[in-house]
Amino acid sequence: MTPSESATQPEIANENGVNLSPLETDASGPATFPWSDRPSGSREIVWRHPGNPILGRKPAPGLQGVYNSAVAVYGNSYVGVFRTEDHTRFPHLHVGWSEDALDWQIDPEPLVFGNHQHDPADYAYDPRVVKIDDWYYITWCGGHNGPTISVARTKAFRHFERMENAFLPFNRNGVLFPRRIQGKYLLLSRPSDDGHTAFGDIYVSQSPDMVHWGRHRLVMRSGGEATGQWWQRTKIGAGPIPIETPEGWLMLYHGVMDTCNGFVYSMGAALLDLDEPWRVLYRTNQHLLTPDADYEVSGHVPNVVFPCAALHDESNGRLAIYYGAADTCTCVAYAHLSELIEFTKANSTVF
Ligand code: BMA
Repeated sequence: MTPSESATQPEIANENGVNLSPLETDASGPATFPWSDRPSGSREIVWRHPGNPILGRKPAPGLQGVYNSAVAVYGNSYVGVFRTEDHTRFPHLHVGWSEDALDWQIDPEPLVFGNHQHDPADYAYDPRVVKIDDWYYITWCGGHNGPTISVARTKAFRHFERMENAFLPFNRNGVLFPRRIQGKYLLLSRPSDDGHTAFGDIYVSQSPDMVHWGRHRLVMRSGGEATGQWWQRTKIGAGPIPIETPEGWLMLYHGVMDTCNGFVYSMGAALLDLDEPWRVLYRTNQHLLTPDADYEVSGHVPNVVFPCAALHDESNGRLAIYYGAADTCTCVAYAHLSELIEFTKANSTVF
């Protein structure tokens, strides 16, 4: 990586000279929120969007997959950072825009960093996006002699400032908390290896400035075999930006089991202490979503549900969870936050 040497650059204006930052508008939030009621007769805590995948196979000319991607509220609409693959299968990040968070227009060119010399070997995948104070921060898995957590920030998703990588390789699944906790930025991550890692636990690290990271704490381990659960026995990794609730931080995460046919990626949930989020209060002892639909069990990498984002409608507690399916397409699932919390508490085994 070429580290950022620039001071903060001002956010650019659009072609008409209008500053695009939502922070300088009187945006009251999107008019619509993605939602579909739980199917009648279903008792699922998390259920699939009936129009899945929202971005299917070959979603645009030259692309053969868009998956494991992040979305966020942007003024009165939505923005996303999408993991795309073209016919080289080399992963890039593209910005996307949407009025309803379901129908997306994806920029044809990958996002570029104004302060960073492009390195053609620097891959980028599995982004997460969060707004903290005046900035949107993007974290993703970048190449730096092996995978590690890369960081950038932007205000209007037109100009991007690359920051220092958070960690040494090898590390994946870097997920920021949406506010400072006791004055520090907090970043979840999953130390790994250079390949298709067959282990992995979730840690949290602290920073005063989003550049220097330390005070690393173990949050939770993979495993669970001793308590009768196999779905998360091989490795785990944080998913969407944690959601603050009165019961703690709701952390959705992926849990992986190895099988004779390869890894299976499912989704579970944990509640973390609000002040010391390395303390796990509750943790689901069963998955909430596991590959089952055709688009989850069939694709470039079968049997993967990989959550990277969630939108929370605070007016009614509805949750829309964005996940990659089978390393091929982008899907949505829904839940009521209160039900998800109650289920997590009632079906918890912390180990
Ligand atoms: C992980 C990451 C993810 C991917 C998953 C399943 O190691 O590479 O991007 O979805 O494997 O292939």
